[in-house]
Amino acid sequence: MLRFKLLKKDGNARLGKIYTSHGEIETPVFMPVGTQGTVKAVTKDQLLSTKPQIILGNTYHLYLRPGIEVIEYFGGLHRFINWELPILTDSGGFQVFSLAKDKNVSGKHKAQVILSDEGVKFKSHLDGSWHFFTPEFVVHIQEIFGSDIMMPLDVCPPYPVSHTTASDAVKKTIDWLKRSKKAKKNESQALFGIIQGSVYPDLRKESADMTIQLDMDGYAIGGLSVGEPAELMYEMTEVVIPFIPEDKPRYLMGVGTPENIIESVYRGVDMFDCVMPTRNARNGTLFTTYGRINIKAAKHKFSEEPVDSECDCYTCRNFSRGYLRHLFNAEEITGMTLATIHNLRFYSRLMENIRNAIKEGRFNKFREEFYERYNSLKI
Ligand code: PRF
Ligand code: ZN
Repeated sequence: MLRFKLLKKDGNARLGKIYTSHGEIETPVFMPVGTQGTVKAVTKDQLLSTKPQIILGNTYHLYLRPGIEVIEYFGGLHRFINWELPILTDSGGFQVFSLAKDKNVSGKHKAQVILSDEGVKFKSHLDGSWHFFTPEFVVHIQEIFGSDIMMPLDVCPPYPVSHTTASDAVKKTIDWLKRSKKAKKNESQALFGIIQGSVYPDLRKESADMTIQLDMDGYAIGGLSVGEPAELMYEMTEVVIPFIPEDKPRYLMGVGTPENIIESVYRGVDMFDCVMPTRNARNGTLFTTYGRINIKAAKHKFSEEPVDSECDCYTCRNFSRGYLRHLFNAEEITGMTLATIHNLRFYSRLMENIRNAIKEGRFNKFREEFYERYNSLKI
């Protein structure tokens, strides 16, 4: 069982603590994405230097490769990847659907997906083999992984989608959540519910209401940040938040930019994950106090400045923009590593600043001042 303690509220923004068997997590929290059992481009020690509290893994990817037998043989995911802090694993529902849409993902094979009441049949993007995920099997896999927080198999429709299709997704997601809950055997692992409903307020309310009746360890808001305007995402968050009990953590899946995170904390969200800091780092887009920069740009050629003069990360303490630009232009992999360290530290410091602001009852002022500085490069 997962314990959550609400420590303080500042407007709707919340300061809290999640207790897991691998330690405590202060919220609001950002979870770096480690889809395949590694946060891309950084070693464990480099990742730890950015002060993460929990990382995310993915059931779809880890099930296909290395496979559950390997992770079971190594005694679970923590031991396999030598990670002592908490791990949340996503169910793979989202990946099954989103990979099926892409024609040419990283693998050689086009992924395909067939949805039924029983579960989801999908073709591996790696070798073209067919697999079947049921809600029960996905819980079973995550129990072998031993993740601290498990996500149930859900249906995440694309955007835009008809009301009818979105309604079917809500019904299936609820039915699957009931089955997931029944299938769960391990007391020490938490299981969240996922609220769907696309951008339809009536469906969001229905989904929130039915999910909360199942009394889960925490509640995720899924199906957002899939291409809809940010305003709609905020509106949907506002629709579901009042349904969620105050004493449970709220997780907005796959979000997002620093602005998205601040706006969602403002509306009462506690947990986030996104590939944005890591993926952007690998293509040379770096987050700074004064906005995003492209480190490959010619204007950094002779810059002796660090990426961000207010950053305390390994990269900013040791290297110049001019050197980082050179590494990217020469396609040296160290450039990606240094950029990833910086972006992850930027995100973790953003969350520290958010938590301190809530603690001191000045979140609104923080929000305004953040935008003032973060948007100053754009003018
Ligand atoms: N469901 C699951 N994982 C997800 C999502 C979802 O809806 C999203 C939506 N942005 C990201 N990751 N299971
Ligand atoms: Zn830095």
